[in-house]
Amino acid sequence: MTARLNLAAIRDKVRSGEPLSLEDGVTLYQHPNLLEVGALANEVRERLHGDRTFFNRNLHINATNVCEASCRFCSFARLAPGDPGAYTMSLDEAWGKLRARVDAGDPITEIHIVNGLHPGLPFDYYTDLLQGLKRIQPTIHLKAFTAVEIFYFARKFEMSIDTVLQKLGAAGLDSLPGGGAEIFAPRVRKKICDDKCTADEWLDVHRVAHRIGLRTNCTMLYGHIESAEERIDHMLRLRALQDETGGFQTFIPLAFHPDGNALMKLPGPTGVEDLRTYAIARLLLHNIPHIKAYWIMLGVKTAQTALWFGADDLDGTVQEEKIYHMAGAETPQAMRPAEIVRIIVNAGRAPVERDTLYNVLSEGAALTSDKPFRRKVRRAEPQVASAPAATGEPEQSSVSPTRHRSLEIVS
Ligand code: V47
Repeated sequence: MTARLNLAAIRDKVRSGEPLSLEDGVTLYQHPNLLEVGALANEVRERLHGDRTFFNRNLHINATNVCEASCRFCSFARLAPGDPGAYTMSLDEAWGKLRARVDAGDPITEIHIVNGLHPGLPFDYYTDLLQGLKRIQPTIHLKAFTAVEIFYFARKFEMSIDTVLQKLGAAGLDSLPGGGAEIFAPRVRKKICDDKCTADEWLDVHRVAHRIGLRTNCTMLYGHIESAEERIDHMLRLRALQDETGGFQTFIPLAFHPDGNALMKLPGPTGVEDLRTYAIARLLLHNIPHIKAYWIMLGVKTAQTALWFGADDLDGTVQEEKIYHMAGAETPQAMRPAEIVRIIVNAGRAPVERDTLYNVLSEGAALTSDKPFRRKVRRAEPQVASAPAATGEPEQSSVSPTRHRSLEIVS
């Protein structure tokens, strides 16, 4: 009953533009009627974007899954080169992913790059990777390396965060993806990811990126051992940084997938928890323009429904997703633009093809099929003298058991 009464007060705050508090967020998690919470989030979504629902054409490259960190939720990483299932792409292989799209006449506008923390790759591997991709398609937007990777590069190559970002920027980096944030609360980080950067370090990488003019995204990994308070606290810390810098474009709640990782005894979030978390994110993060329902993670049907619970973006065509498919995601590896359009229209929303920075590329009648919005892309071969650092690691496509630490901590 109290949660019901408090919803009226929260509604007043939302309508008058007053930021919600931690207590409000917890109330929204406790409120028995999901649809009332969703309707309020939908008001905000429609105030900001009307029916517009964004998507893009992108390609994922996970150049290596070798990772020094031991995040317990991760099914993708392998501790060392040579471990079963470990791989590291040669640069030519990574560039070949884009070349294949160009040769297929697929006008992708973004490459999303997220990797493990590989102890053996030189900094040049990353700058060459970016430069080679830009040579193949100079207009491509490179959204690459989570804050965790940037922080790792700074430590490993003994540079400041600012220098790492400047050097990567000079090589072609255009923005940062939002991964690696997980849950900021130290209690949770200690249990699920105690050997990578802290919450403050993650936030600081984004602060520096925003200061030098890079746009970034932000995420929250939910549905494992965190409490409602810890989720809200996480969102409020993102909101505070956004108040300071204004550099976040999109918040992406990432639903935990339990297969093949050290937390696999956990059930993962339910559909109701997914929708409620999306709605609450829209309500709390009034200063972050977009909320992304990443269909790969959520499943196509829940992502479509989330468009009425605060979300205004479905991410993209994706292609080659590895992180969630190795954790049990049952979604397809890729979606054709026409299928994304169909899903959005079927949800009663208006599809808009965007670029990574949310410039509108196409909407309305032009979006009814694949063909009218194909654009010509320039094709050029990378001019690189030497092939990449050949790592000697076997390329393995099959998913082998992840190295696990023991499983006793889940609380
Ligand atoms: O940091 C890893 C998450 C993130 C699992 O910026 C898992 O547009 C669920 O950065 N279950 C990386 N989640 C992905 C990422 C991303 C994804 C989509 C869009 C954008 C963007 C960025 O994936 C990791 C971690 O939080 N993750 N394992 C898992 N088992």
